[in-house]
Amino acid sequence: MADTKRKYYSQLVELLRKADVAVEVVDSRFIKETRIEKLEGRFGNKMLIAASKSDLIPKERREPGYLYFSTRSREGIKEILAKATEIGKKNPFKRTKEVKMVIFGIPNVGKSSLINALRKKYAAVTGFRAGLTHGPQWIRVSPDLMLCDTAGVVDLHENEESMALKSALDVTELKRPEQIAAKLIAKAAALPKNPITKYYGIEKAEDAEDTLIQIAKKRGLLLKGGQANVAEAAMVLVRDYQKGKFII
Ligand SMILES: Nc1nc2c(ncn2[C@@H]2O[C@H](COP(=O)(O)OP(=O)(O)OP(=O)(O)O)[C@@H](O)[C@H]2O)c(=O)[nH]1
Ligand SMILES: [Mg+2]
Repeated sequence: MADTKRKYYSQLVELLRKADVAVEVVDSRFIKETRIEKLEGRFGNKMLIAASKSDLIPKERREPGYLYFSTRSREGIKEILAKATEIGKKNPFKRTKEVKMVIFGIPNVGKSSLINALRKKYAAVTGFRAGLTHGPQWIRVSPDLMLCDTAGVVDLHENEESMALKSALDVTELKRPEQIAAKLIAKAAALPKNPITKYYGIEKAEDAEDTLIQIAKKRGLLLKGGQANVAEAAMVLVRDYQKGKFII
């Protein structure tokens, strides 16, 4: 596993070297946590930071300096295309006629969805041609733009909890979903209005076990003997949080 992660990382660095412009996709909800500073330091001169899933946060939570976009509401797609092409064209090391644009970021931030949206944007006007298929996936989206999707990269030393809290690790891969759920329940309980009680329609959500039992009962997640399936409820809670059903 660690070897694959290392390989992805070095492949990405190679690609970023060749790119005329790099779009780092970060999650609007967790901008600080989803930025990859190590890569920003190396490629910052030809980079644009795009904050994904803007539909999941209220407008007043937006921070200046980021290009917000959503593939659901279609906000920001045109702007990313324009800005990235502009940066790419200015790159003094550009070797080919077309701009080569690489999209990167941690897992699950919405890189592939952005690529699809950018492809559609062009397809809607002119229709697109598929690009080269071997090696990294380069896709031609217009006569002067090639796009490359990449696998999400992770920090080798990052733990399960911090990955899960920024939505970079799928719940099915969690070893201890109850612990992550407990963390979310504690954070939610500290807010002026508890988003967990509101979303699940439950009375109180302070104690982790009690909260998970209530969610399990509400959702009919029961074990054979009729007791609440707390582990399943924990997975439901973490998944709903990751999908942005409620904001903590
Ligand atoms: N709410 C919301 N969800 C989105 C948006 N874009 C993508 N998603 C969801 O985010 C999840 C990840 O999207 P992907 O595009 O596969 O993310 P990725 O960065 O390519 O993921 P990896 O390839 O696994 O690293 C999916 O469940 C999408 O449905 C968006 O604009 N708004
Ligand atoms: Mg992807």
